[in-house]
Amino acid sequence: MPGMPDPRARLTVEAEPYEFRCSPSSTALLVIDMQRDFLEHGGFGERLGNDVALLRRAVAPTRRVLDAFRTAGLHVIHTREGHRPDLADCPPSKKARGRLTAGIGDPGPMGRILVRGEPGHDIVDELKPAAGEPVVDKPGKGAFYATDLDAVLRGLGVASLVVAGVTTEVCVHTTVREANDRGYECLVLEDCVASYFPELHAAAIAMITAQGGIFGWVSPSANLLRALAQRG
Ligand code: C5J
Repeated sequence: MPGMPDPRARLTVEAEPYEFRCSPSSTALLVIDMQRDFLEHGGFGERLGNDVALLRRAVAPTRRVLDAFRTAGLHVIHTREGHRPDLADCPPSKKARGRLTAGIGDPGPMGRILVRGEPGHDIVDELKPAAGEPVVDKPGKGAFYATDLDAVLRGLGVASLVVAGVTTEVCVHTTVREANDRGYECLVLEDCVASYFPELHAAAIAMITAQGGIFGWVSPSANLLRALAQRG
């Protein structure tokens, strides 16, 4: 159709360690665990003693990328970390870790911590999934572990992932490593991922591009938005 970008046209994004190339129609934006429990006051992250403002920095840039993907009609997938109400899918080791007075499954200001269906488990309002966007519930840190994410991606014909979400060195990194081993090409948007620990964020980002891009590519979201805009 005249005026519409050709969905088969390749996209080239200026990135580290070198340009990231993908086909938009086989690319998905993967938004990892942008949940109230991690990003809002009173959630699990804050109960662990963390400053949630460090994570909230990623919300506005992620929203811009989300809008661009939606406008372009590209695939968007969300994940949420959390457990069944009976915690049958939560290893006792995960529940016990940290010796917390209030941990996974315990009551908090936003309901039971990291339990599916509770208010804290929801994705923050700014990044709420739109109708038709798959939401993958994950019991682990990696989005491929014990989920149907791989089947969903293969069903959509996705080969490349643009990655946003929290936290950089935990669920984002675990997921990118899992994706890399499964043959997906990952571009991590450095301003759309965030950590409670700036030094771990920096190290995690550096690890992705080291050794010629051992886990994938990294760029600021502006580079991706520019590439999408130039496309048409
Ligand atoms: C953590 C996550 N940090 N989504 N979860 O426990 O990174």
